[in-house]
Amino acid sequence: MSDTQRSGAPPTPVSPAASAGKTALAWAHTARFLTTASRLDQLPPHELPEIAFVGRSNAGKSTAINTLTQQRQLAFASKTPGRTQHINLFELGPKSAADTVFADLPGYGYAAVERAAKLRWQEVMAEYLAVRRSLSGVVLLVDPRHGLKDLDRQLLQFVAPRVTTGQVKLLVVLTKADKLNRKEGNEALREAQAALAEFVTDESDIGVTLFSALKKTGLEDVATTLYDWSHPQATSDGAA
Ligand SMILES: Nc1nc2c(ncn2[C@@H]2O[C@H](COP(=O)(O)OP(=O)(O)OP(=O)(O)O)[C@@H](O)[C@H]2O)c(=O)[nH]1
Ligand SMILES: [Mg+2]
Repeated sequence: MSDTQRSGAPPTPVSPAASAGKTALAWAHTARFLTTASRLDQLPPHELPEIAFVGRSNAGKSTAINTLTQQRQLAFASKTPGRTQHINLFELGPKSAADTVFADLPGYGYAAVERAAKLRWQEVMAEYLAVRRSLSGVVLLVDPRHGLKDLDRQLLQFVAPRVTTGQVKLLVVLTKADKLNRKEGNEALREAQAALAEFVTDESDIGVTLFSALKKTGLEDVATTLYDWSHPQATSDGAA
């Protein structure tokens, strides 16, 4: 669409960006529960691209999934850290032709977890991020008031070989943006971008965005990014 409208042309009700956001949100809304596994190594194999939601305990992973899918209780969100103990998979797309799986993973960094369990978590997570065949994207949720912590950075290192080659896409979602003012938000974005710079290559697909489940900030952006990951064909067809 050009900026200058020809006279006599009907007014365009929505911009392409707005309609892309609508399409992405409608797609996200199709999410339904697929299965649950108590361990990452018990996740069933499947052929669909899998997008994993990862982050520290209490970062807001389950809430982000509920907000994105516009379903109040699809994923279990809670004030109690460590609420998500299992890995829950959700399927998206038309019922007869699902096209994507979301994985809500247990959070890490919860202080009350004993050392042995923490080490086991690291092993399993490293394995999942490095070898899970269907993994096509990672959404890393970070509370911008705390920034990227050691465990977040470790996780990035686990998946880095596949991010730098473009095999796995990465979106860092700075959650609870409603707790920040504009200046703090910009600062958080800059810090996250600086931390991610080492993974950027010609092949990589890495994004950072502010997000608030409360105010719906960044909702369309995140939905559109994930939709584009899962529908690269639609995106390239849509590009002028
Ligand atoms: N203000 C605000 N609170 C949020 C937001 N997103 C999540 N929360 C709150 O943060 C807490 C944790 O949210 P969850 O979605 O359960 O976090 P989680 O990352 O799934 O946690 P685990 O399952 O323990 O790993 C809840 O009290 C949420 O209401 C947000 O955007 N803004
Ligand atoms: Mg959770």
